[in-house]
Amino acid sequence: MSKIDLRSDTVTQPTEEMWRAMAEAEVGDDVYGEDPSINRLQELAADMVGKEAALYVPSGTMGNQVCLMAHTRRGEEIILEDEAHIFMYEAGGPAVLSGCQLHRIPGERGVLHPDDVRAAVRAENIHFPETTLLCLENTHNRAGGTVTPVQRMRELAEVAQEAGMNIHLDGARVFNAACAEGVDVRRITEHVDSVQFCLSKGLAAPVGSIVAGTEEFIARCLRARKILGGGMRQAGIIAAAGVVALQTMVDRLEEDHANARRLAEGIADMAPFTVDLDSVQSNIVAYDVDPEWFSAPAFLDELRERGIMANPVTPQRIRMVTHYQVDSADIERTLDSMTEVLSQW
Ligand code: TLP
Repeated sequence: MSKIDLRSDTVTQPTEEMWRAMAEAEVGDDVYGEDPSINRLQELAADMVGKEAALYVPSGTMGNQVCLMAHTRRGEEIILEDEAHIFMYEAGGPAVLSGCQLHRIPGERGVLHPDDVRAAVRAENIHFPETTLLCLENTHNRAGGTVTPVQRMRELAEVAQEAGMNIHLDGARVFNAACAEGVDVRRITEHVDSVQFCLSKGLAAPVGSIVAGTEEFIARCLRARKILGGGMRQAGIIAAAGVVALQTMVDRLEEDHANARRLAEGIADMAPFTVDLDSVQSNIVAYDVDPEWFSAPAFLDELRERGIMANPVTPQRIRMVTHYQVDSADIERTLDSMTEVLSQW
């Protein structure tokens, strides 16, 4: 029985073309700036998101953290959404590495309101930390892959400018956001000072993320990456797959979105589950489990017996993520298996 892995789009395997590019990659010592494959990836990535420069980093977490280190000084305050990845899943990195305080504000389906951000900015007062950075997440992971629309990005940028804050975008899945909006990704990234995006999620490269911004900003990120030990020498081997990811995997993301929509609509018809269909905007389907029936882990154990894997987000919430190794037949098999588990419960 073949497996269907819906735990995350991070589980994707490299494509044939990526394997070939990795085998043939020209490499050098990147700490000397001499790896042609990395330099090529960085130039291509900067161009695609409309920034002056870019830096290859081992992970999305490191990408976000080097950007925070480069943007802030100790004791400053960072505004971000209540359940942002930077707050939830980065092991307290902003406190450990940047010495910054996080000021969380609730969004609507992960999308911040400009008035709430404006109200959260600290006034000039010796007692208060200085608010110097706004972090956005597009698409928003915990909210279920929701998109902050271009117009909202613009409004938030205006608030940041008024307040003298920079904006960092955790764009781990920013190409999914652009696809969902039907716009070039630059329409989203033009409103932020820095962006981090992952090559290793829906774009299916084996390793790595990109951070992008001005040349001067990226020079500071390079130093921060050095502090974290993220200089990877002949990493052109993996960067070569990143180039293929950017060239070949962006335009197909709409298939993942269509599969997520079909999955969500099927789940919406099943009694124990509640799906907010309006929140299914990209490749993530997050839904609640009625505690009268079972817990999320108990249900997922049964599903795993049938070769289908997904993760619980909380004891009563499940997340399923579509990606290029999940096709429409896999979605139908997932829905059939879920129905079968329910019928036997
Ligand atoms: N998200 C992972 C897990 O960490 C939850 C996943 O499976 O979705 N920003 C966002 C919005 C992310 O979703 C992730 C990864 C990251 C940053 C961190 O990327 P990595 O895993 O490369 O450090």
